[in-house]
Amino acid sequence: MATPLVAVEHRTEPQDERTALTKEAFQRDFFNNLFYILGKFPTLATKNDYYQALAFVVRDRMLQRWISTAAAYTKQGSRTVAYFSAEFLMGPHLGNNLVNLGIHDEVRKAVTELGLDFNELLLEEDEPGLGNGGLGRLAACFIESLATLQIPSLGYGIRYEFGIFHQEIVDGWQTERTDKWLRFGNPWEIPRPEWAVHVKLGGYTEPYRDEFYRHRVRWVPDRLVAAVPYDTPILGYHTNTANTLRLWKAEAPESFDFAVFNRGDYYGAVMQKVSSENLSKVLYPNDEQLQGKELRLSQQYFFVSASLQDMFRILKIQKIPVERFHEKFAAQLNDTHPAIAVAELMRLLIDENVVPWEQAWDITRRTFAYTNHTLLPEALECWPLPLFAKLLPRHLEIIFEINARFLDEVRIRFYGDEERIARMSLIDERGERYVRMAHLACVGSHAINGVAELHSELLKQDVLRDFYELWPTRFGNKTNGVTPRRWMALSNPRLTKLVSSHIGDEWITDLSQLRRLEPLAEDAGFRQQWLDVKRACKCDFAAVALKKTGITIDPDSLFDVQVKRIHEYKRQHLNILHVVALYHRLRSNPNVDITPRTFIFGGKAAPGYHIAKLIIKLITSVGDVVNRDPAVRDRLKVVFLPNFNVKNGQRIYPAADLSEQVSTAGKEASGTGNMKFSMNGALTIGTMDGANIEIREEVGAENFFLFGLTTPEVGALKASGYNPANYLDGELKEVVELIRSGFFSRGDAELFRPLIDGLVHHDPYLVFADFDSYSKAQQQVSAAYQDRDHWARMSILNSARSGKFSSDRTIREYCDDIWKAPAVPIRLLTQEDVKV
Ligand code: GL4
Repeated sequence: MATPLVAVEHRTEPQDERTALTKEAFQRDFFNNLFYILGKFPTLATKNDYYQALAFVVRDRMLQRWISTAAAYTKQGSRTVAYFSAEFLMGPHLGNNLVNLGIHDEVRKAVTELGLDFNELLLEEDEPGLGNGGLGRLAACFIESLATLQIPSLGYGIRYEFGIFHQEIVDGWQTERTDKWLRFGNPWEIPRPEWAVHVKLGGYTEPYRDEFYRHRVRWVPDRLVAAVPYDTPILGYHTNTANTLRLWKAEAPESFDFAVFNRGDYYGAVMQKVSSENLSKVLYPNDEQLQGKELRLSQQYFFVSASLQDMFRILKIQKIPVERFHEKFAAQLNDTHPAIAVAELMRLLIDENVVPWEQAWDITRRTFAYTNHTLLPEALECWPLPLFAKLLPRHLEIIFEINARFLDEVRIRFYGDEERIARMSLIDERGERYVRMAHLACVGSHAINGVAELHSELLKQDVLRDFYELWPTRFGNKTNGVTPRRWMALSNPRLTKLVSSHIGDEWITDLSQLRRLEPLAEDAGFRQQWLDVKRACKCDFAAVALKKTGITIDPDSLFDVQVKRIHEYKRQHLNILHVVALYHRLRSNPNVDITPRTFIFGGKAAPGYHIAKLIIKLITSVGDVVNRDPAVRDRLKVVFLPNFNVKNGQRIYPAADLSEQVSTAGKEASGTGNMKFSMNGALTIGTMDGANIEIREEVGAENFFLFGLTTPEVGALKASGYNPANYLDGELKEVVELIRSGFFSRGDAELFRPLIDGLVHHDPYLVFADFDSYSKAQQQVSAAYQDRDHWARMSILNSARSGKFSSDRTIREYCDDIWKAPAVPIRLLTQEDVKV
């Protein structure tokens, strides 16, 4: 008889031979897949073949859940969350699916028994990096939590052929390589060409009378693009729910280029095909920076239109009338990237379904809710009117009509306040005219939220103040969260095991239970085990760092980590200035007693963001000098880990002692890396910004290293006329002079000039103003780390009190307050069940 590997209750479902959860079944299917799907046998099989054979073993075991889930939702016509996002930074699927299915350890054993290295196979997966940073990763955490909470939901986005670029460091500089993640195929997706839809672009509009003599508008496009859905199952943790991530690929429509063919322009027709496919070719690599390119607006409209058409198709299958669109669907706009959905839903209702304007508007507003993710002005999307008119002529008409009606409402409330009307208009008319996407999102939504308490407050006081004054009850806060499945259970198995051995494993779906670790902070034995886990993770990471950078690091040194996109507001330069200060102290007094530290940096710079790239060069250059200087005697190391992504993150967060969250107060909307660090027992050195404030509130001020100006202080300093040169004395001055002199650039005094001059003369993010406070907080860190026992206590308490930052909590709040979407438990069906 086959050995049952597991006897967990959630897996008592009926099984057939492709879903059986025995070791023998895994091993048999693994080789079947190698032969019958990949067409390989062991002598010729590559590691990637083995990875894929394993992926298909796992996929088979997900499909039963996926089908059961789809069948239940279809039959019950369940209320469904549609999460609209231009980015889904999923990270590798295999490990996560194994964890969520509850077969991770069993499969590892089965694979190991075959003489294969399980971890190596996991590393073979090319991660789907379909996002830039926090915003895209948040979407990924959210859809995983939605599935775990058994909420019917669809993630809608773009299947970029090339995701975020691969970063290499060459001579200390960032270089970009295209991310060919689909090169070896993608076992997790299933294309659904039968559900493809057409998306129109360009052309003109014309009025006409239909067969009932009604006034209608026809949009005559000059281009059609086919949108083909590719579906990926998203498993909940230890549930039967498998929801869908539906990503659209752009293709040329079969029929549309005939006109060109008839004119004999074969080449032109083929070129049209190529240009259609361009729409989903590549992810724009800018985080928090609008590029204003026509192709980007086309991408946004492409996936939004395809998704809304798909939602109409679902209504039809479930025989729900279009007038009840908002009862079936709650659609969330992940920032303004999908905000064109407001106009597109109006168009589909009015033009294609002949719903009267007032009713269509009511449906639209009840459908959408909008999350703002940034206050940075350069990220607020505004599209030049001519570009908009050329690409989306019908939408512009609809936006004008929405605007006229909206401004009438404002006029009634704020009679005579023409300035306010100009400020609130969907069209910016102060010079060249623009469509303001944030305003469109606000007007078309019944709920508007920020992503941390401070950020939501600043939205109300600042960027969206006029809208708050008009509709105060629409505004709310939803503090971000991250999924403990990927960011603890999968990435930190040692910690998971230790925690579960003391408090059981319910914390994985109810993170507030980590509080039960608090008393253990006083248990010396537990503290030692905790430190042992941390040390083992640091050793693992040291091996990775050595392999990827050639730099040897000491696992007993303090791992001080800053990993995130490189941006001036995030102030990686504040961090590296402090490193130079420590180095300078060591050089001045080689016998000074310092806490040995390893500074670990990671993150991508937008390819066109020169200062950010120069910051990377400064970090690597300082590293080159410091790491080799014998006077340092290995007490300081600086590592820039190339290509920070989800996969690398999973190795870094568990290994960190100190988490750097040092943005200028009022600039980081929330941050989510800060949460991943804290959960894994790192202490934070941070400003009063974003979710740092709430982390500090939860873990206790005594377990957090606070520094820097607060948001009001930043405002006051800027208002009083900030002059960074006033701060240029003492150690900071010596540090700046050392960099300026060319000491870290082989005597080239010009290399870092743009960066240094920018700081000395402008310093828009107040690096100099905060330097002293930062440096002092870092001294406290060094002192605290000397007392390992106390450090362990603080580390345990950070993790124990991080429960609030589970994305399960965030998603529950969205469901209760905005989406009103109840859970739908799934009963597993067999093939026999669905046949009938
Ligand atoms: C971001 C914010 O910068 C970041 O603070 C936040 O955590 C994230 C998710 O809400 O959204 N906004 C943009 S734009 N990119 C981000 O990462």
